Amino acid sequence: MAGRFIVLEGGDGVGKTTHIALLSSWLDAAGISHTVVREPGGTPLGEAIRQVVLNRTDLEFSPEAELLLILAARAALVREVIRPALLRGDTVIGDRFALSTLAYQSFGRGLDLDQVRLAIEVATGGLQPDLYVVLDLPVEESVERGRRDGQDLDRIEQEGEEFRQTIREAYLTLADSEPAVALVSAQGPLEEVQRRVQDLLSARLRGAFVRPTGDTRDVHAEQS
Ligand code: Z5A
Repeated sequence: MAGRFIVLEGGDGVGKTTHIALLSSWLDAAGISHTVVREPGGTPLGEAIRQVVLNRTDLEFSPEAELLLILAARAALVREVIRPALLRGDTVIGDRFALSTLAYQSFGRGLDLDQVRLAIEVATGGLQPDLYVVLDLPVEESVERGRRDGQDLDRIEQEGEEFRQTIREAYLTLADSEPAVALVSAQGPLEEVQRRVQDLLSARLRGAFVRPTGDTRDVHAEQS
């Protein structure tokens, strides 16, 4: 496939959505055609599943049911949005993908890691990102940011701080053991963190962004 697939990951409230918006502006300024997706969601089926998985606190979810709902949303997203975007040469920026499933449904909910991997494979047809960028932040700081925003907690966020700690540690473990995962500290001023992310993408995907013209010059070189 012509396009590149980059995914921002990390625990709740580490800044993924904010940094994806900034990355999108950066790519726009450089004339790089791109598509932004979020999980769960991004298709009519996926958004309906998102409502159920995050908002239906009145329902009982087994870990297996939670896994399969999230993967049903991903299957639709990959088939209907991500693969077509990559095929037309877009850079795809994802707000979460399979690494979230390993962190939350395996490390968090206790499902067997190999079985979760197999289920992911079925949902994605084996599609893997070129790079995962894991934003890492101490749990107290992400909780504080949420408090400052007056954030309503969704069903999974309501699991509490111990669960969040498990998820943070899961990402640190996965960053060590999974291919194509880079860890970036999300501590410090927004602009500084964004610069870290842009520097990482420029270094790791040097010359990889595909322009509509087929010109593959490095984005970062033109920005600086
Ligand atoms: N889930 C799962 O279990 N398994 C899966 O496979 C997948 C997902 C794909 C999706 O939630 C939920 O689904 C998620 C995992 C589960 N768990 N929960 N709960 P979501 O997409 O609705 O939300 P989220 O991804 O967990 O987090 P979020 O609330 O969207 O946060 P965020 O995107 O990481 O952060 P943000 O909104 O960009 O920033 C939070 C605040 O911090 C905001 O006010 C920013 O302005 C501020 N911010 C950002 N950076 C900074 C810096 N550097 N300094 C100061 N303040 C900052």
